[in-house]
Amino acid sequence: MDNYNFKEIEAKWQKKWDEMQLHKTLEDTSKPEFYMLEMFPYPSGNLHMGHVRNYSIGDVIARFKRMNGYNVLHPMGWDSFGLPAENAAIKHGIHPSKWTWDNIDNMRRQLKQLGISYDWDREVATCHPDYYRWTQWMFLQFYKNGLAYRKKSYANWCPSCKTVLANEQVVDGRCERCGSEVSKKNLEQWFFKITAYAERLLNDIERLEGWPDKVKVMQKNWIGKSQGAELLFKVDGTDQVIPIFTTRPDTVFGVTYIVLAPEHPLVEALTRGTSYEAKVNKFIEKVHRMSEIERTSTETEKEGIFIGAYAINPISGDRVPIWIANYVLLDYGTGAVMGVPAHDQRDFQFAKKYNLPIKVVITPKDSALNAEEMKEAYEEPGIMVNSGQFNGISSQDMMDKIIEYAEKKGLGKRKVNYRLRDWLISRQRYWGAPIPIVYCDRCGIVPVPEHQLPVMLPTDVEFTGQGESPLAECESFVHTTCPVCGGPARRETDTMDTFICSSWYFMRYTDPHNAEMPFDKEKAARWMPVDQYVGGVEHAILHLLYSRFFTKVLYDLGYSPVDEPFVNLLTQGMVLKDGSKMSKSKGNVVSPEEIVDKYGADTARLFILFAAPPEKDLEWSDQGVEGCYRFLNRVWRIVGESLPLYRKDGRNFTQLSHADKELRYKTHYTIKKVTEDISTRFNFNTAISAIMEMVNALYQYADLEEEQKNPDVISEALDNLVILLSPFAPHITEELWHRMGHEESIHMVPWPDYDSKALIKDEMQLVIQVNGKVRDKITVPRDENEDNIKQMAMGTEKIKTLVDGKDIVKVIYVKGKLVNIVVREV
Ligand code: ANZ
Ligand code: ZN
Repeated sequence: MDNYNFKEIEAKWQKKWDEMQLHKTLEDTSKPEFYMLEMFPYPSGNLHMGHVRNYSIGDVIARFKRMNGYNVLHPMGWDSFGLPAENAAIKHGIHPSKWTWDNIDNMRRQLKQLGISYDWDREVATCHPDYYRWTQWMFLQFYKNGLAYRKKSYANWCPSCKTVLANEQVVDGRCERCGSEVSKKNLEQWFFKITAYAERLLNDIERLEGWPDKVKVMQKNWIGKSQGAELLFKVDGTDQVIPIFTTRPDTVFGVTYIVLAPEHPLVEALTRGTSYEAKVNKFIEKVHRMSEIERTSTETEKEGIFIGAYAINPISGDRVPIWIANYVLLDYGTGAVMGVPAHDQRDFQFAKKYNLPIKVVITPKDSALNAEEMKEAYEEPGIMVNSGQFNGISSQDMMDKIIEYAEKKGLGKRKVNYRLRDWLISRQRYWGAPIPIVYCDRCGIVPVPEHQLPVMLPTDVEFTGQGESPLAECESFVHTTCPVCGGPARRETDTMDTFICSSWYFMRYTDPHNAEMPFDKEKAARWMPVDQYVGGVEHAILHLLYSRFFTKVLYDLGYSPVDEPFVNLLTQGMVLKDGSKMSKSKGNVVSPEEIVDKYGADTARLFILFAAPPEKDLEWSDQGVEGCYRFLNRVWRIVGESLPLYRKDGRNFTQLSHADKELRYKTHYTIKKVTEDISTRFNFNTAISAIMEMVNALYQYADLEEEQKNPDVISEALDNLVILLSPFAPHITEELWHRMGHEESIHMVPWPDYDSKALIKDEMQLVIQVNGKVRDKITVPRDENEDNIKQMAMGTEKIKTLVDGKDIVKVIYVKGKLVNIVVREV
């Protein structure tokens, strides 16, 4: 046979599969349905190895399910709005739209080159008006149902570019582009009320049985439910009340100061016109240069400043100073904290630093605590002291007692708090879905009527990187008429966070061309929920949480047939080179296209699936790639050399030699192993290594004399070899299948069943012991009688010399296991 010419083979079959529409999902109701989904990529320009891994994993599962009789939905699309396109426009003067669509074309070509079995007729791109029209429609449903609202909120602001920056554009507190120190700007922005779903998003994690535990834990922590109380502190000498959320109401008698977030609205009110005003403002500016992560990091020095006002502890009546500090965040709890230095380590350090009093209110059961001598906070439960009428009870009891007391007296209430905040969706960017809202002087906030969607992104926009946002500078976009009164109005110029676009794409795939609705509920019901989702663990929190949120909202509004989108989740490991993640900055990137060019897509796929189990990190290895390439060549040659003996049917397995039985054993063992490895744990690496061993067995068999080879046994082995390998290496196997004389595509062939009879070996291995010590092994026919077995055991060379001249007391046979010879010295 000719050499393995992967270039020709891969191009040929990709073209044929396209023409045959082999991967088109039919709305075929006779088969069970399987929805296989991989996270769609951001079209950054080129596929990277992480993509190749993600999509190869998904492709094996999709192909395996098809061959197992499922009607499979396996779609692909583009998460194609976002900042990089806009940066490219600013840097290189290319329009974001052109940049994006060129990248999509290139990456689609690369995906096709890898032979991933997508139904391209269902392709979606979130930046296409046919798609973002429905993203806008989603916004309107959220708005109509009270789940979208506007409030003032801080955005990162570069004073020299005069532009809003996304978090990822702020590097070490400076503008990524010009290096100026970033400050904050308070802007009216849109939010989605995800907190209204916090409890359900938390509780339903229990139902996600097919998700990795680590992802579920991450989601739980992100939602971060805390139980406690909200206590009302009065500002001394005013009518102002500061509600404070605490998880430790039992410590309320130990409060020696309270701390507000620097952005807390009371701060300005309490300091305006006082001698503290200037110092406080300077402090706030400093805090605003820090990111939230820095502010809450345990590494960061806690800093604060007294603002000149006092509050009254509602329970103890104590008068305590009011401070502001960097570590208190405005949008957690109530943006205010009661400081209990004796029982909270952070407060302890803060009090020590600023010489604030420390008041012990809980002591261990059998010892006292002296505030002056404490080296750290006492955070454990204990017995109440210095707590008035509550002295002597346990701090656990105190929890409920104090809440009841506060509730009775109207001083506070029981409270559940979530770390999860409402979702800030406004982006002061061009390349995103415009928020479909109009502002009218007469009518106020007016949603764009659904029939006017999409609100199209204008194309004649300048990208200077300066100013409020490109859309705000675009007069023709901004000026519009009010849909209610017809008077002059202004459009919202912010666009939506791209996480919105990716929170419902998996439903659009079920009905991608619908022009009346985002998707038809019946069609979605056919496929949803996604049976298997595969993607990077970097999406374990936001994307998955937002998608769950969207699905629940759409379910509640009657549009979605399900309230959880993804039944099973596989988070793949990273692709490393020399121990670290492949990245441009490290210069350790291996380009998929070069590998495909040099070795072919089948080798690239095989390597990436063979080198590690899917969830584990994978270390790139050039030798590993070479090895997989050599293996495919071995497959090519053994099939080629065996073709003269190959017969498609009429096989008979009655007269089999020992070697025939061994090869049949290997064949059926491999079917069993590969099937189990793919279906139960996605252990593609061990499945591939089993196939490699099967190829070794075929080569051994091929060494036999010509007349000893059984064509039926070879044919059976060849069939199964190429079939089992086909999900991993779809092109070479298709080519071989056709050279074996088959007309239909190998990818339509039913997945094989193993023959359990072929797995029963007619020989068995026995251990031979002398006086209980293992001395030798023998292979005997399985149906051999006991006397013969004993004879054979005593007859091996080793045993003969061992028992020579000794008295044989008895010979014991343990069926199927061992022969023990008991001897005695004479
Ligand atoms: C007094 C206290 C005493 C607290 C004590 C803890 C221990 P989790 O469990 O994460 O919900 N806190 C409340 N709002 C805050 C904010 N905006 N920024 C920073 N810290 C804030 O934490 C709840 C605790 O975090 C609250 O309980 C509060 O401190 C603090 F011995 O109140 B605690
Ligand atoms: Zn109006």
